[in-house]
Amino acid sequence: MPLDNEHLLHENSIDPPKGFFERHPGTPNIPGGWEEYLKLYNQSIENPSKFFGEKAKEFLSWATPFTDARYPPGNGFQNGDSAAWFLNGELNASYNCVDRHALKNPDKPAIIYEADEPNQGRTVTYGELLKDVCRIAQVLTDLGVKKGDTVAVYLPMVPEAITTLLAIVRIGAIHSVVFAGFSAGSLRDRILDADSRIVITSDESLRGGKIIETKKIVDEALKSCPDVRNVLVFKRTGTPHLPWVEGRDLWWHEEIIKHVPYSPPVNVRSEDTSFLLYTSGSTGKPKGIQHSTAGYLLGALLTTKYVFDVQGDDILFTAGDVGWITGHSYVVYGPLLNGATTVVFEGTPAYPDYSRYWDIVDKHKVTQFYVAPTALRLLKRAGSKYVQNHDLSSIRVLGSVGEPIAAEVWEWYNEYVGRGKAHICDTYWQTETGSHIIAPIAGVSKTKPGSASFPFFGIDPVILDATTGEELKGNNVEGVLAIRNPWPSMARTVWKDYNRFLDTYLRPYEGYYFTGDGAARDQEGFYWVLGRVDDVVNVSGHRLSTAEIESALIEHNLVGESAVVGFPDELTGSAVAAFVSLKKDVDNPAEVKKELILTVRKEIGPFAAPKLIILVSDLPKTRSGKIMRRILRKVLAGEEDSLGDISTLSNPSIVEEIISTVKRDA
Ligand code: 6R9
Repeated sequence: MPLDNEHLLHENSIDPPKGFFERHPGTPNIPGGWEEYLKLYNQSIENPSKFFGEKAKEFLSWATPFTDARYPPGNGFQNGDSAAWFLNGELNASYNCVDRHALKNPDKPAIIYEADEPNQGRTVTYGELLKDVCRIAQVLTDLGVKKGDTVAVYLPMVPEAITTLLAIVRIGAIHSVVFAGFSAGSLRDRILDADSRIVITSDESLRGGKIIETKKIVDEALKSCPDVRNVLVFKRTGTPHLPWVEGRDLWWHEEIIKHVPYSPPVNVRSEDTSFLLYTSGSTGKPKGIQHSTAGYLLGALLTTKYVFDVQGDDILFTAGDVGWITGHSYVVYGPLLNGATTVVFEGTPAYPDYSRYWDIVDKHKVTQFYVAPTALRLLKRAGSKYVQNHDLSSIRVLGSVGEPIAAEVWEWYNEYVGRGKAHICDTYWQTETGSHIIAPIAGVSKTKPGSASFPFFGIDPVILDATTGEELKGNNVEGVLAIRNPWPSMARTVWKDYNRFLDTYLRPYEGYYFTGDGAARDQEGFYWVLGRVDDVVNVSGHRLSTAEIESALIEHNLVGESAVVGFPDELTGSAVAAFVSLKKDVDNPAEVKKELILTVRKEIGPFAAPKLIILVSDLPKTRSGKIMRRILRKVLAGEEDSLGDISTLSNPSIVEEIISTVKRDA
């Protein structure tokens, strides 16, 4: 639906801060402010081919120009299917991120690396990045990687992670990054599902002063990946105790010097796949979300340019890992496509102390800072003294991502970090959307603490009644959030499973993309994202599938059955609780609980470990055997009074037992 001011009163909202303009080096990218946003937005919805066609021509470099910006032409999802973009065009992602800037301005910093230990970082210019990308591209070609092959990446946050991704897309191959906090088992599943034959990793990683034995985890994973031919190992710590498989394992530094500093990019078609990124869904099996090349690049480029108002000399610090979509779009692609400088931070917000982010901001004069609310909650709790003694006057934009940001955290961010002079951009989006879909435009949109505000160009959000699927029109409505039209950076499919893609996103509500989130549109047209309506728990901005944790628990030989639910947690947003029934009685329940936590850490990764394990003799089930997680959630929230009708359960008496166990243990 087109937007108009009549429906957007903005009585209770906050204007873009004056300080944003005082700190601005020139003119914002949308100089005409709100009126211009409305005009552009309406054009983008009414005629997406024209709007995105013009932007793609203006901002991306094409080897072969495209002929049709969108197919099928027109609007919306047609015949239950999505759209393809920029047909017959050819381009290369690494050329767009690196070459075109390196050719003009080779000495400009592309990457500022902040190592785990302060003062151990370095800067990589666009010229240097181009050489490294070209050399690693040749290493991969030598290892037999071809256009359309997938390469698994399991790396810490070092500049070489960016080099790796860009080298892979330079030869038309597909990167599949696995977050280096995932366990060997999760890594193995992703390597097998993506059919990757090459893995790129490091000897070890350093985070918060701790060593992680990255390569050992890869070795463990590869025990059941017989098709992996080679492992390229970047030397991070140089540990002398590195297991090595002769013939399979190769050192990054030994291979890179075998090659010349330039190799031409392999052009791909717009719709060719640039990467896979696995994400959790409602079932136990992670989905390989598959992204295009041109559409994805355009989404990352435009949102970085407009939402964050990035200018050529800006320095973006996205404090997210390249193992998640935020790292892909706003550490790597978005900043580099715009020719800006990106900060790659290896460490944690608490090491050596809670002022680390602010030290980095001041040291490098960061202009856009972007982080998840979970980190802000940690820093707010640690005390404002860590931020107050910093200058921070370079910051124009403060972004938030990954989960709803509570109003008091928003206010703290605004007051203590932004000092009222930065635009707070609460950006709502998903792995599947590729780039921001609902977010304030810096210097343009009004904001309300806790609301992601208004849709980005080309996004036509709707609120649907969850049960009937009927569109709830007008303001002051609440339901599930869906999008009426395809946009360039949306995922194209689930790797090897188009049916699952349709079932998850396009079939639940016919004619719409279904986000899986609940949302409201308030009386002034602002969008408020309320959280997942499916079996996904958001812990510290990490998306976890309850089913995946349940399948991990079952791996323990004592576990008969389990049900995992999320519950509110002050620090992490949500935490994981696992209700577990054991196959037999045990003498040492405390010990068993510890083992169960270890099992999840081992099967998925430390970040998925349940905060609470509740041992019960049975789980509440319907007569057809479905576990009633709703009841477990209510019991945990202390809402025993509103459990609803439990008489239809096959085992109603179990509820009393669960209530008393939770009261005793939780
Ligand atoms: C980018 C990213 C996606 C899920 C999404 C939603 C939650 C993300 C949010 C937000 C409220 C925001 N989410 N941003 N909820 N406000 N600004 O996080 O991708 O890991 O795929 O997670 O995260 O529930 O559906 P991803």
